[in-house]
Parts: sequence; structure tokens; C-alpha cells
Amino acid sequence: MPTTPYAAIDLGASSGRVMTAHVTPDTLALTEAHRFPNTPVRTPDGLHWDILGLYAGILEGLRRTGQVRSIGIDSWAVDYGLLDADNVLLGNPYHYRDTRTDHAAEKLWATIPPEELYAATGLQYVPFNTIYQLTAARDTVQLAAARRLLMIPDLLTYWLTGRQGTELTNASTTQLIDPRTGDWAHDIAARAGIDVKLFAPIRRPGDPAGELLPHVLDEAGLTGPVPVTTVASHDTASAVAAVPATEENFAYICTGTWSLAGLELDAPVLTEESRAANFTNELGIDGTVRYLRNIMGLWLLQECQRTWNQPDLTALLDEAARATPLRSVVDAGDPAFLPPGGMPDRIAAACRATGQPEPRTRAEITRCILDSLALAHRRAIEDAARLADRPVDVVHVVGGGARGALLCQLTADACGLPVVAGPAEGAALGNVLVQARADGVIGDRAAMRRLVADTQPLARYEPSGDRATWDAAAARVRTP
Ligand code: LRH
Repeated sequence: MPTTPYAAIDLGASSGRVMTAHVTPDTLALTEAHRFPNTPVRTPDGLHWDILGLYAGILEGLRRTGQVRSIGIDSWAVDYGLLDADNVLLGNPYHYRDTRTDHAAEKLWATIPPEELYAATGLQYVPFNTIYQLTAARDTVQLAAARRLLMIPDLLTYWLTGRQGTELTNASTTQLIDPRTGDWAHDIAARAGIDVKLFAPIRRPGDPAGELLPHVLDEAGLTGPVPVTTVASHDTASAVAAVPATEENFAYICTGTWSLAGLELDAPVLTEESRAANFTNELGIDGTVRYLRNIMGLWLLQECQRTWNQPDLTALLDEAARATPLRSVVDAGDPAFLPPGGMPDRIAAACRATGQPEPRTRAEITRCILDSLALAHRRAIEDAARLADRPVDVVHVVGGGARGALLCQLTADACGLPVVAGPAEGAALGNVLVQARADGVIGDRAAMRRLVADTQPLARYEPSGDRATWDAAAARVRTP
């Protein structure tokens, strides 16, 4: 059994972390080596990620891990860096919340109707899918100069190893992949005016991705060779890989900045009904499909906290727990909540527009957000079960939101199903488990999940309360 740990580089929308994990067939222990903020930067041309700051955070993290057996990188999806013919990064990658994509969908749909786009790629409409970002970038000098497009984890892997590839689970969020084949949707790309040769060859989770370059080893104080392993580089795919499900009929909610709620399937659901319900068919490990809906998630609360100058979260949640339940609710799937800024006022306005009392105090607004998220979780899980024709007996909540007892209990109540909450570091665990599996330390997907279930602290919430009150509240918000 390996004695040196695996390292997971896990980048979320608000922070990045470098974690180490010792993995054996029956032990799994994760330790945080370094956590650093991920602060977007607005310049006159738009909202960007501070990619060099993130890379510096990764190098600092690797300095702190000590010797590691292999490294895997996962991050949020859809965003990318463009390289010129000399493999030099062309500008700072855009943030998916940048408004340059505001009218890109209509532009693309004029060439490819949304029905055709869905039937070929299975991706839900969110304005920031890579295909819409590239549509917005059409005719820019930067895109004309680009010879390579690397998704964020692939770009960082390239900087660490000098090797280029396109990891499949993340590539499936571009809307340029056919989820039935796991290959490029050539016809869609051609009609969208996107040259798939911009992308490096596809890699799958478990494939080798290269070794740390000599100057990286030097900076990190590591002794080579240190391999980088391709993991499920989309953080949501990694988190789903680590869902501690031991039962067959489970749904999951990956909670953090987003809530990604849905099912793991063997094949995509590409029906018109599924498109109308705005469900996505992203790819997971082992050829699985992540059939889910994007819900705004804790972003709603994070943005309110920012407006309120970061009040104490525990006190805020305690007050919210005592506030009147389901007084006002909003549609937590509404893309109107996507951009940053003025969130408390936008939530109040949405309540007003649907004839409900405006939440005024911080506790009322926080309660409105948590009730609305629970309601959106329930709707997504019920819709997914119906559209995929699959029963659901239990809901697994993984990611940062698994730490929130109130949100987990409200989700159990709204769904009328037990919720198993944890692990909070789902993406990092999925990342190291795929590395350990590639290394021959653990077996199949079921064994990975069993290991998480047996080793990580989990909390169980039984449904309580009256489902009819949730039904009534559901009628107050529009459905997608
Ligand atoms: C969550 C996530 C989600 C995407 C969004 C861009 O971090 O990867 O799955 O839809 O970020």
C-alpha cells in the first residue's frame, strides 16, 4: 500500500484548496494542506478569474504537502483559457458570471434551434455554457489568435506538466460533446463555427496526464517524478463520484456556490420534455451521466452576506431557524440571480413580483433563501425521477452545504425523503479516489462509494412536518 499521500487540487468559485489523502482499501483520511481565496477581478472588458493567483496558490499548496504519490486537479466547469500558436495564454480567462453571454444564446439559436442543440448535446440552457461563451467571443481578435482552448483544470495541468489534454467530464459542459458517444458533437460545432481542433485530445478520468516539470518540482520542493493523474476534472463529477450511496435508488445534491440536484444514469435523457424542464446530461466517471438541474445554491446567501459585510454566519442561521417558515419563496433556479450584486433587494423584488410579503430582516431573507433552496431541491429531484423514470428512496447531500443542518432538514422535509449529509469535501475526495483507483489501490465505483460511507462522518435527517405546506409554497413560484 502506498505510504505517500495523493494530492487533490480542488478549485471552487470562492476558494481553492490543496488537500492530501492517504487511501487504502479500508481507510481514507483527507487533510487540508492549503486553502486560498478565489477572488474574481473586474476589468473594463469584463469579469475574470485571477488565474495566476490560483496557480500561485496551487504551487504554495504543493510546497506544503510534502512528497506526494500523484496529483489530480478539479475545478468549476465551462470556463477556459485560450493559447496562441506559441502556447502563451491570451488574456485572463473570463468568469462564467460575466455578462458578455447575455444575448449569445439567441445568436446561436438563430443557426441551431435549441431543440436540436439539446437533442445532440443534452445540456440544459444556462447562459454560460462554453458554446455560448464562444458565440459571444466570435469575431474577437483574441479568439482569432487562439490555436488552443484549454478548460481551467486542463490549463493548470498544462502549466504543471507541459502536456495538453481535454478531460471528458469537464468537456461535457462545453455543449460540444455528444453524451451518447462521449465524443465531439462535430455537426453542432461546425454549425456554431467552432473548430474542434482548438481542443486538445480527450482524456478520461484515470488516464495519466504527465509529470511535474523540473521547474515546478523545484518551486514546490518535491523530488521527481511526480505524476499528474486525470481525475473527473469537473468538480461536480468528482463530488458525484464520492457520493456515499450504498443503496441503488439515490438522488444527490452537490451543494456549494451551486446546488446541482439530480440522478446518476447509464444513458442520457434527451427528450423534449427533459429540455423543457431544463435538465442537463453531463458526463460522470465510468461512462455515467449526471442528469441534474443547476440551482443557484448558496450563492444567494453568499451574495447577501457580502452586501451585509459578512455577519456571523452561525448567528444568522440560528435566527433564520426561528423565522416564520415558508413565508415567502423565490425560484432558486431563476438565471436572474446569476450576476453578482444587490442580492437582498433582488430577492425582495422577486417576492413582491409574485405577490408575497417582502422579507426585510436578515433573518427573514436568509430563511427565504433556505426555504427556496429546499423547494428547488425537491422540484429537481421529483422532476428527475419522473423524466428518467427512476424511483428515489434517499437524497445524498454532499459539498459545503452538507454542513448546514437547517438546509439539510428543510430539504428532507420538502422532499419527504431521508437526507444523508456528507462528505463536505466531496469533490476533493472524488478527486483522490479516482487517483487511488488508477493506482490499483481500490476497486470499482461501488467500492469507492462504500469506502466514503465507511470512513467519513455523515449525518442523517428524517423528513418531518407537513408536505402540504410545501405543495402550497411550490405553487407560489414559477417552475422552469
Ligand atoms: C460547480 C460548477 C457547476 C457548473 C458551474 C459553472 O462548481 O462546476 O457544476 O454548472 O460550476
